[in-house]
Amino acid sequence: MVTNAQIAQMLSQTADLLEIKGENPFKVRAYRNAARLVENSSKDFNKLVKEGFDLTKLPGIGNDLSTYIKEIVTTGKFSKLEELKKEIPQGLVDMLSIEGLGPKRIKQIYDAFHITSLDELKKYAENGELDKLPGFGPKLIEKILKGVKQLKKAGIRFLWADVADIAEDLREYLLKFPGVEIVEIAGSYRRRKETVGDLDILVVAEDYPKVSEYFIKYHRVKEVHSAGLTRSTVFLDNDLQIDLRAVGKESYGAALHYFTGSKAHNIEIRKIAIEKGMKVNEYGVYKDNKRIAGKTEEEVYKAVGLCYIEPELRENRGEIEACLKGNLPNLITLNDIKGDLNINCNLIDEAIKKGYKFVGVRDKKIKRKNIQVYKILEIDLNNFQINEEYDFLTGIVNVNTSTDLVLNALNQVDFLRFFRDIKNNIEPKIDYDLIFKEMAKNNVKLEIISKPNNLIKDTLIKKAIETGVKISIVSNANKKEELDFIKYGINQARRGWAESKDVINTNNYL
Ligand code: DGT
Ligand code: CA
Ligand code: CA
Repeated sequence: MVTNAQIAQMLSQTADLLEIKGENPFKVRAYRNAARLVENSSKDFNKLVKEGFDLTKLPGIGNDLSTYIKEIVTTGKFSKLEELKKEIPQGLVDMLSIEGLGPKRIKQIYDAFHITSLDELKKYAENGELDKLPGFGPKLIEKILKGVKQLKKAGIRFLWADVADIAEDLREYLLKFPGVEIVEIAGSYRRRKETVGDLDILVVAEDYPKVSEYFIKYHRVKEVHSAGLTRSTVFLDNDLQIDLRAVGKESYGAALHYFTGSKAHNIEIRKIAIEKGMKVNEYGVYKDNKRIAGKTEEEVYKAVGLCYIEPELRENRGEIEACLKGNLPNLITLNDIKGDLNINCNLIDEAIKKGYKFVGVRDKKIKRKNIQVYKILEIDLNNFQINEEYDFLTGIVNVNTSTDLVLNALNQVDFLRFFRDIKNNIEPKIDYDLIFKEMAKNNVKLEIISKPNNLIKDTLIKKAIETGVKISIVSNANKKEELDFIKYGINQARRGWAESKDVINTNNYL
């Protein structure tokens, strides 16, 4: 369901982009007016459309805008806006979020210098070219430079695994301060998302301003963005943003729930509350203006009639319906793992120490007491040649492997590994739906490779499991420390709704 605010946002963004493009000012204004009308309306446009209300009866809404609003309500998307986004360089769209730069000024800059990226904008602001434009004084230039810097920081995402050590170190650091009772890292970090934009830390403490003073002295803080009475934001030496927030003990659960997100999950929870005449926010759950819950997350969920939902599932991907139907998954944990089917043969002793019952080695097969050793052969599907003995065959799907090549290999391979490079946004373009269906038929397992930058998408894991594909979570370790990578694979598997029964290396024997 789209809210009035979301509809208004899409219309107003369309107006901005049309203006950058230099469209007819009357047309631009019509979108802006419509956005304002929807935003300020006391009526729910979702409802109006569903009830078949004639939108053209509203002031300023003609046939076109009426059709557009209907499209947004029924599909959640606005094709015209999508087109404009494709047409207008991303850099110009990004500039819209810089304070002081509206569509008019962006068009002015573009017309004068034909620049389309934030880097170019920075260059022109620094070398004095931008000053030459009418209306561009030193104050505005300063604002632009600050805005570019912030935007570039905001655009960076970090691999979850790359911030985990910092996050835990910060948690310990904060817990050392006298009067600090609870420290919890919420946001996408708590949801174990493969990448995080920033860290959102909640503290329950006697004297927040003192904690904040202590927080900004953390040895890796490079820049203090703000330090207020209830929240502070800093940047670390690696440009990672950290938001720290003071939270009351009595509303800790509500705050933890709110700041864990995801936003989409929170919105759904709030809708359910509203249907029951309740209100949920970061301070608690309220009924008739009386607070009925907020101390723990369990309490918050219970108050709105739901069961506790694990953070990894909170993405509005069906977790609420699953809870209501009583079939939320019982998520796999690290303790369930009984073996690792892809390690270097030098690590067998380490695997025994971990209590593993079996391993798969890539190089040479070495027989051992105490552990079952399998020989794994990895094969690039683009170059299918087998000239070694093996117990299990792992087919590697590369960026350029076609769906047909994958399908043709299914009667020979035991596992499939799908290449992915998260940082560089590279993955194969194949028909996963079809491939998973055929994998299930051929009993080919999906290998989750646990390297932080190579994790297969959580949504694909979920889809594979729903299609009946079994999973093997492997570390792919070459060094001792890398055996522990398996925890990243577990994180991703949990986000893909995997239960122990879906994963073959949770059994004592294969
Ligand atoms: P990130 O940092 O991009 O990896 O993703 P998150 O999920 O950590 O997002 P962030 O840091 O912007 O905000 C942390 C949480 O705060 C988010 O998951 C949900 C909550 N939150 C933030 N803004 C809003 C909002 O406008 N509405 C609602 N319902 N929740 C919000
Ligand atoms: Ca965050
Ligand atoms: Ca944040």
